[in-house]
Amino acid sequence: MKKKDFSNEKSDQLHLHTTDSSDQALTTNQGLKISNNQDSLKAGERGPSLLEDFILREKITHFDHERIPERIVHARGSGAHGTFKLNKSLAKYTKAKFLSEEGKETPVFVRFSTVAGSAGSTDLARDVRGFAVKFYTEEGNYDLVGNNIPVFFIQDAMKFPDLVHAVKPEPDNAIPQAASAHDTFWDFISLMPESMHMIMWAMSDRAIPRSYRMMEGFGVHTFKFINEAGKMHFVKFHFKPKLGVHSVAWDEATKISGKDPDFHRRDLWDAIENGAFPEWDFGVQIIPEEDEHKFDFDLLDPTKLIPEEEVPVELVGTLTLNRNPDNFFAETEQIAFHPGHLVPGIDFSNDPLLQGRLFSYTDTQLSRLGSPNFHEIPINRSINTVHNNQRDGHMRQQITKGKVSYEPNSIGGGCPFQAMWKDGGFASQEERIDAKKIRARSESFVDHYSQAKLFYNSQSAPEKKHLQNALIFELTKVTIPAIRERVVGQLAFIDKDLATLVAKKVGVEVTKLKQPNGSIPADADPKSLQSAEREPATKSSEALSMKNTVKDSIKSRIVGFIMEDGVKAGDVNSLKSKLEGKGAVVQVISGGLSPVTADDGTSYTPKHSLTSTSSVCFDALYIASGKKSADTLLNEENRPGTIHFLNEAYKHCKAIYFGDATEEILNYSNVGKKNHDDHAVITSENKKPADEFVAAIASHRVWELETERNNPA
Ligand code: HDE
Repeated sequence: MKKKDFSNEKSDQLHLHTTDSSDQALTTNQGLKISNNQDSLKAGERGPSLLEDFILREKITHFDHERIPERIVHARGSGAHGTFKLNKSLAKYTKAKFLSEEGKETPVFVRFSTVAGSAGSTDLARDVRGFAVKFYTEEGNYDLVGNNIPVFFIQDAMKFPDLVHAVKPEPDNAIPQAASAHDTFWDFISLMPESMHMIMWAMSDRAIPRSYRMMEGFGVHTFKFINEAGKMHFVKFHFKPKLGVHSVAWDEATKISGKDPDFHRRDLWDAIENGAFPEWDFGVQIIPEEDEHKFDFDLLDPTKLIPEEEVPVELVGTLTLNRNPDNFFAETEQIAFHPGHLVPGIDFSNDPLLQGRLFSYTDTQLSRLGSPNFHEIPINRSINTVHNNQRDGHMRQQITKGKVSYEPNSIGGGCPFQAMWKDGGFASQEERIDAKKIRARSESFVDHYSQAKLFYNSQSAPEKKHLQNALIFELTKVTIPAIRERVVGQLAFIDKDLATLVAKKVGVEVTKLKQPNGSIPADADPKSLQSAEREPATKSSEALSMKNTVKDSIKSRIVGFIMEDGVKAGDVNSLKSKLEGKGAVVQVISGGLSPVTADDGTSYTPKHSLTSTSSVCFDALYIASGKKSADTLLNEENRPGTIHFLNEAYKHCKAIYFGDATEEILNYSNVGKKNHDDHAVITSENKKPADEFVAAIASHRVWELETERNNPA
C-alpha cells in the first residue's frame, strides 16, 4: 500500500485556499463582476458621490480593516514551509508518531522573528530571534515555539510583562524602536540577577545573526517524552544549522539596518527561491527521570542549559525549508503558535515560565486574530480533521452536520468519542504532587551567575571582545549613572576583568567594585553573594562558541564582483563558475546599471551600483581583473564608492580578492596596509588565489585579525 504523503496533503489543503486570478474578471466579495473599477457612483460627472455605491463601500470598508494587531512580542518575522524528516526513531522515548517512524516526513511551517521591534522594524536589531516550528503531524499540530538562544531572561511567567515593558520603546516618547540600549531595559536587568546568563548571550554575536539560516534553534524549556509504556524522560530540543552558526559585526548590523532593513527576510526568501534550501539537524538531549536531580542546576529553571559535555545532543532528524509562502499575511502573519499544541508522547515540565506560556498564547490569538476560530485559518489547520462539539463564534468556517453538539449523546451514536491512550488519545503524564500551595520560588533556582561564567569562559578572544563592546555600547546609552553602576556590579559577579573593562568605558568608578575578593559590590544582597561564589560544574563548553561551528561551505554566500568596462572576461568567468559550482551567488556591482563590456566583448549586467548597495550586504568581494576596469573604478566619480566598499569589507573581516592589475585599488584603500598573515586578502600573487578565496569565504570572517583590520570606514 502506498504510504500517505502528508507533505503533499498539507500543501494541497493550503492550495485549495489560494486563488489564481489569471483570465478572471474583477468581482466584488459576493462574486459580482465589476465593470468600472476607476470611478465612484456620482450624481452627475461633477456631482457628489452616492451612498448607494455598494461597490465603493465594500472596497473601502475592507481596506479600512486590513490591519490586525501585530504580535505583542515577536511582531517582526518571516516564515517558510518545509519538511521534517526523522532519520532515527525515538520510539524508545516517545510515542509521538512523527518521532517514531524512521524516514517519516512531516510538513512544517517555520517562523523566525525578532522580539522587541514592531512589525516594520529592522531585521538586524540586537535581539533574541524566535524560532517557531509548527509540525503538521497526523496526530494533530505540534508547535515547538523556541528561540535561537537556549536560555531566557526570567525564571517565572510572572515577570514576563515587566521584561517586555522594559525592553519595548519607553512609554512616554515611544523611543527607541527595536533596541535594548535604553534606560528602562537596563534598569530592569540591573535588578534581576537571574537575567545575567541570558544577558551574556544577548550581548554576544548570537543576537546579530548573519542569516536566519545560520542560527541554532532551542526549545529552551525542559520538556517530557512519554513512551508507549508510559515511561517518562526529560528532553531538551535543538536545531543545528548545516551551514554553521554565523553572525555579522555590530557596526555592520547597524549599517545593514539602513541599507537593507529586510536583510534576513530577503536572505531567507532568496535562498529558497534559488533552491538553496536551509537545513538544520534536529537533536535531543535525553535525561532519564531518575537523573532529574543530578545536575548542579535545576532542570526546571529556564535560565540554565545542559552543557553538551554533560548530556550530548543526539541528532535524529532534518528540518528543511523548501517553499516560500504564497501570501505573507495569510500565512506568516496569521500563523498562530502555542507551546500547548501537543501530540501524545510529548508533555510539559513544571518549568514556571513554560507553565505561564500555556495560558498566554491562546489568549493573545483571541485578540490578535479576533476569534476563537483562528484554528480554521488555512495555515493553522491540522491535517487530520477536527471533530468536537465546539460551535459558532466569529468567522466560523466549518459546516458541521446534524443535531448533536454535546457529549455524551445517543442521537449521534456517541460520536465524536473519547480516544484511549492506546488509540492515540492524549493523556497528561501522571505525576505525584504532594505540596503546599505557595507563591514562591524554589531554592534550587538561586544560581544566577555560574552559567553566565560558563558562557563567557567558553567564548574565543574575538567573541569576548564583541560581547564587551556590546555591553559598552548598550550601557553608554543608559542615561542614569546608578543603573550603569548596578549592571557593572552584576558583571563583577561573572568576571572581574569584564566588569573592570566595561566600568572604565561607561563612567563607573572601578573602586566601587573593590571588595574583599576584589570583585563583589558592597551592597550586594546575601543570596546574590552566595550565588556569585558558585562555579559551574562544566567550566567551558565548545558548543557555546561560534568559533567551533561548521566552516566548510560557501553555499548561498553572496560574492560581489566589482567591475567596469574592459574587465578580463577569462578571469571573471572562471572564478564565477568556480564559486557558483560550490553554491555561492555572484552579483555584479558597477558604477551604474549599464551593462559592463569585457575585454572580449562579453557583457555582464550589474545587479547593483556602487552607491545603491554597500559591502555590508555581501559576504566577500572580488575586484575583477583588468587595468582598464580598475582605472575606471578609481576615477573621480567611482573612487569614493569603490574605496569605501573595500575599507568597510576589510573592517568587517571579510574575504577580498584583488584580481590581476588591480594593485592600485588595493594600495589606495586601507587594505594596502595589509598584514602579511592576512590570509583573507587574496591577490593574483597568491599560489592558488581562487581556492584560497573559496577557503576564506567558507571560514566566514577573520575575526582574529579584527584589531589589525580596524579602520575608520
Ligand atoms: Fe513567547 N509569546 N512568551 N516566548 N514567543 C509570543 O504569542 C509569552 C517565551 C516565542 O512566530 C506571543 O502569538 C509569555 C519564551 C516565539 O508567531 C505571546 C512568556 C520563548 C514567539 C507570548 C513567553 C518564547 C512568541 C506573542 C513567558 C522561547 C513568536 C504573539 C511566560 C522558548 C511565535 C503570539 C511566532 C510569541 C507570550 C516567553 C518564544 C504574547 C507570556 C521563553 C518564538 O503569547
